[in-house]
Amino acid sequence: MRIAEIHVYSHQLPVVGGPFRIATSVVETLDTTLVKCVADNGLVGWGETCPVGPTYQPHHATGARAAIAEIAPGLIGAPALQPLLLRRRMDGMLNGHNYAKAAIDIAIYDLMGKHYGVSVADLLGGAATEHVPSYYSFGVGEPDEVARLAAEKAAEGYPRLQIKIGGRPIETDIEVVRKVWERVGCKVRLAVDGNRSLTTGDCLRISRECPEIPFVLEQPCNTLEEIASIRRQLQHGVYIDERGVDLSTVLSVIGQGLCDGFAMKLTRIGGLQQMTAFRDICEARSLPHSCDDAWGGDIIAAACTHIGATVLPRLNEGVWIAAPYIETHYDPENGIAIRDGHIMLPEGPGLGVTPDEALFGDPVMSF
Ligand code: 0XW
Ligand code: MG
Repeated sequence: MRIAEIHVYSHQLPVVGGPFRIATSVVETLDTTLVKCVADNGLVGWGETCPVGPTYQPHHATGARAAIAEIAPGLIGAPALQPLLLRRRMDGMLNGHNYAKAAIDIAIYDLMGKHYGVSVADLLGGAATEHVPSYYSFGVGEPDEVARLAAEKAAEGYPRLQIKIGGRPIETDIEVVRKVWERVGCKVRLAVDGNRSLTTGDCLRISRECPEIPFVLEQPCNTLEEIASIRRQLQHGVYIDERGVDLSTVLSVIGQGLCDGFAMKLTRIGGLQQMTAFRDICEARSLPHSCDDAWGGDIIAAACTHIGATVLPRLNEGVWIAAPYIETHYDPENGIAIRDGHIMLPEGPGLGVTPDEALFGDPVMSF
């Protein structure tokens, strides 16, 4: 089976109840890129990549499409059942741009699953659970409001909550963490995500001033060097998110003992083929990890759920999907949704979601 056609679509995802605010961006609507790969036997696979605005990472929507335009012509006629060789082929045509290559990689896993009649989770090693834990992420907000929402989400059944901080006085960030803790206590696990924005001084302060609150600090400072300089003085574990850009960096971060876990991002690492290796590296060192992406609709949500289902349960920090912030599903019947803080693994072969193509209009590019 070979790749016969690649079609690329652009689609707007307005943020429900928006904007969504993190230290490095404020977003009202997201421009997502969908990729449809058609095999020479007519089977179809879908992929997606959706940066959460242009400043969260060095990724942006039109950059994704430019990178896909660079590689897609060289993929026509390529074997469709060999994701490892496909990744090497893409790397041979374009240096970097993992987040664009990820959309193709996801589409290929969807195609493979449909071809073999198995789920993507099976292709990735097998699901350890069909009831995949999620976590809720609050945008940077007023302490009382975030604490109220935290109590609501804990009661809904989320096993973990992520509090966003940064871009304002550290005293307000400390207040939000304290107020959430007062409301939810040990009912849920807590991550405090600085999205690269804290100074080392502020990072030390939030850790020193909340010694009894068992949160992990997610990507508190911008660079790995800043984190390394304060790591031994922190009273809290550190998870790396935005700086987990490729497997070589991940190995080096672990080798230097710079972190206690990872917020893994599917498109940043290059798709499911690389994400499987990321998962296995984390498991080899007993490092907890979440399976997320920056944003995206049902295709990204399904892909994150499939890899998230394969994670060793004791290390599973959950799957974050943007569904709570999105009005409509691409797949009106089997859209990916969160219930009681968990996501049911989609049924059926491949990703288990079939988008209604009419939503996306005409492709912006076809190869
Ligand atoms: C909470 N997320 C998974 C969604 C936003 O894109 C940011 C991200 C994170 O953890 O940094
Ligand atoms: Mg994060």
